[in-house]
Amino acid sequence: MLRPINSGFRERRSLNGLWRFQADAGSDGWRAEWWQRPLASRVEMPVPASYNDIPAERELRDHVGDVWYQTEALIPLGWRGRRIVLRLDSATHRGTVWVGETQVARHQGGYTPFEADITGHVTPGEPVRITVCLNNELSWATIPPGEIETTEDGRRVQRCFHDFFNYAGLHRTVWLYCTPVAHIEDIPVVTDLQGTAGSVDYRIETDADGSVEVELFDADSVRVASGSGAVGRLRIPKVHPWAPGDGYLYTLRARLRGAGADEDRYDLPVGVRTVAVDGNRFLINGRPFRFTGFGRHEDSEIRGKGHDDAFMVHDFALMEWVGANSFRTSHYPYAEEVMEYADRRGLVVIDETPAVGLNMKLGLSRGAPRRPTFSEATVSALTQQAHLQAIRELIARDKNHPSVVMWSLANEPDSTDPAAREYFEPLVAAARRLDPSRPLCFANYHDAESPGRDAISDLFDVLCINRYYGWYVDTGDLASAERHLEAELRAWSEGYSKPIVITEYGADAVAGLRAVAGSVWTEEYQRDLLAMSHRVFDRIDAVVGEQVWNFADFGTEPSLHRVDGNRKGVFTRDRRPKLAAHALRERWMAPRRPQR
Ligand code: GCB
Repeated sequence: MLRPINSGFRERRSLNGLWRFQADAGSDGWRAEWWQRPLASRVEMPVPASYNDIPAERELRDHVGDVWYQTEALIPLGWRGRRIVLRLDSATHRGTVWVGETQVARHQGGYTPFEADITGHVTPGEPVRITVCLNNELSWATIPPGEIETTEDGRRVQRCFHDFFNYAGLHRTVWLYCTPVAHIEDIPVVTDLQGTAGSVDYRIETDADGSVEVELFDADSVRVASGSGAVGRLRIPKVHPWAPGDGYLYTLRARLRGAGADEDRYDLPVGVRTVAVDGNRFLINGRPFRFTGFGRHEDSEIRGKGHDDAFMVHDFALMEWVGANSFRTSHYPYAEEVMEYADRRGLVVIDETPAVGLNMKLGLSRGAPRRPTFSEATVSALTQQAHLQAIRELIARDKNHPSVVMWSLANEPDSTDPAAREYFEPLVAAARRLDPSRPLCFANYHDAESPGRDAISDLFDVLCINRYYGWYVDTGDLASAERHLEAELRAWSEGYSKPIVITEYGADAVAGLRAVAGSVWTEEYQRDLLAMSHRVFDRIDAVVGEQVWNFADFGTEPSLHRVDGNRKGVFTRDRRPKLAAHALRERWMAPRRPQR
């Protein structure tokens, strides 16, 4: 799916701003058909933002069910004769959309875009009412999964199996855009390097017959290659590859010429690079790459998961300051602005689906009786279907980003249950079919302690391991933690000939809580636990990456483990450095010996 752009042939308008808003826990809106008229509510809600933390009252924070957003938009007069599209970059977790009185779209899955051709429902030059009903409920048929419980006093409460707060809302931009009627639908590209030359394989997908031409421009707008036909290969004799720390981008310009004067043109940024796994090495452009960085969240005070360019640019500045060359989009696809910015900054991304919480051993189900993870009543064929859709939509959206070097299909699923194999095998096969060019991984939970107990890691290319020695295990005892972490990582590296990336390690630290001989929750202990982990990683050849959990403190559901949220951030929620940030900077900015 192509991003809306402005060009001589296409135009986009953001509908961001204040929308009318009404919470509707009883689903009255469906019965009374609220899309038929202006919402009665006088509440206004910013888009993009999570709605949960905007009002002063607690009610909306804990709301379960529907909420309604509504705005009016003017369809530009100049869009007469064009194809007009409404696109929501995300609606968390389910969105139903009306234009005037007509339902035009419905989409499940809170972190990927969807759109509707609304040409037949609008008149250029006239305003139109746009209504969105959003539902934040999670069940065993959704990704991520969840359960709704009714309390003794009759309240509906959402239970999640992950520890970040279940923020909901219109988290990303809502666009109105237009294209020519005969238009380009998608442009999948795959790049390769041959010595000092590079190539771009492209396919121009259109909805109409017509001639297709393609040109490739370098960053100085000099044309370096051209071709014609819907499928082809562009060769760049002296290529400037995209590389970590060097976000060099070419522009692929595709033109579709129809029989009449109608023409479409789309400019796609393209980074030319390769990724591969060779034994226990992760290669970018044929060279061993060592990941430094973080698991992150889209999270900040007040706006929750709402995208914010200021936070994005600042977060990248902090990542670069600390020496991070990569991050994982834990635990869902991030805003497309973030992916594009990572391309331009040369930051490497492990791109994760929203499949977090497929694990009944995690103990996050708060008092609920122990149940098997995989069963008709828990993770079932319905969950798998939603998971497959999430994989499809992630790859469809992010396939062209050079920054994305690997797909993570899930975070901490129950990978020791033998049933995990039957569940994951078809998902892995589907992901490989959808994108044969990138390695696959999943982030492995502590229970999969030794290679012998794990049922699925052989299906994947890279071992991504989340471990909390010194925190949830060997709490406060870094000497034992060091021995146990090393023993476990050795077992993994001997059991598989695959690269290991530590995708989570860390400790909670309350900023300002300091002690010379720091114990758990102090800034010193967090720093020391990271240093202990680094000693171990440096002793194990197969470890090719370390991503600390987490970049910044983040909002969670209430829990005795959490003090106003998860405090494993190396930065606070308002992005101030803890001691650990300075220590990481020393390690990650120091010149390293090149890997063999
Ligand atoms: C994990 C999860 C992550 C949690 C983290 C923690 O293993 O993957 O989502 O936030 O542990 O801090 O407990």
